[in-house]
Amino acid sequence: MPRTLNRPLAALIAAFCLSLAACDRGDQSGSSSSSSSGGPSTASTTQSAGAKGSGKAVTVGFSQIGAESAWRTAETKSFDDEGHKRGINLKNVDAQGSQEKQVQALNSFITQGVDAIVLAPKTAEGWLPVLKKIKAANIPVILVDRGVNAPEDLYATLIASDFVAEGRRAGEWLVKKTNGQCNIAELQGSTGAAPAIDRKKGFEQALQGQAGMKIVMSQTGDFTRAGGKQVMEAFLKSPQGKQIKAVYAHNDDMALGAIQAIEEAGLKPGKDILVVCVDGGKAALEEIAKGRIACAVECSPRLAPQAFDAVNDVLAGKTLPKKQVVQDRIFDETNAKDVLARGDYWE
Ligand code: GYE
Repeated sequence: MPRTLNRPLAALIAAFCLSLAACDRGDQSGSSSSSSSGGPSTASTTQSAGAKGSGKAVTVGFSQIGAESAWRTAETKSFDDEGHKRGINLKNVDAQGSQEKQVQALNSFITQGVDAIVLAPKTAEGWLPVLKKIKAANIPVILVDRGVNAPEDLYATLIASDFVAEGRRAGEWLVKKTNGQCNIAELQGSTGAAPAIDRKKGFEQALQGQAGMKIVMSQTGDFTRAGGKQVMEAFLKSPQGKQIKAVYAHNDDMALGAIQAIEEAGLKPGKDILVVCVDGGKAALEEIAKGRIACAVECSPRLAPQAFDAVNDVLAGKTLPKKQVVQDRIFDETNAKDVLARGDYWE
């Protein structure tokens, strides 16, 4: 019977059209706060699809750092969801916090002959040999969320927030809030990671020329809640502990850990000690609404739509800007409740 015979073929054609349509939607499904500043030649101009012209699914190797923070878990989910939606054959490899395992994953992507590689690099240094190997294998690399110290010809583009600007905005907010008088404890991100280096740098820039603003203690909490709590406990117990009037945490998770330590020490976050952080996900917004976090600079982890658009562009032979900056907001008591009510956040 012709009708039944044609059904599988019709379903196949429909599925293929759907996958093309999904890809043509560009990054509309991503964070409303994320956008490319790279001009018209960037994400929004994409016309190709999750399936290549031949109808074969595009294979993308994604090397993820691990799951140290809510931010990273949200980023991984962004890639899984978007990859699925676009019909991309995504090889999502979690390196469990090890750069060495990331390098192993990249080497295995070369062996498997993937069409493109998306790399969220743990540290800024140490990628040269493997990036050169990937280039020799003619596989394009899209860097997401963190940058690397490597020549620009070794990757197609970097899609990330401006971490220096994030740190500066947090610092400027605190200078204003405290009228330039504050002793600060800093909880740094993972040592050697671009966001830890740059968020420190930007914050210090904001404090320049402010004699009353002092970073009295600074240590890494490795971007984890447990790390933030442990370091904050030690800070509070130290001889200078009583001087601390604010905490600047390089991410939400460490801020949440610090809040626990502050409360366990019998102090009130938001009153005795102001907590300022970067990432600004749902949990931080809720703490702002409760008055326990004072300010959070947003950093969106929903990078997959832009990253897959970049993959398509590169495979279509387009040249991309070397950096596509994700636009972020800043949250405090003036807007956190509204943002929560609108559901306009990442989690
Ligand atoms: O801020 C932090 C995460 O690389 C931008 O890594 C990312 C950072 C993010 O662990 O929470």
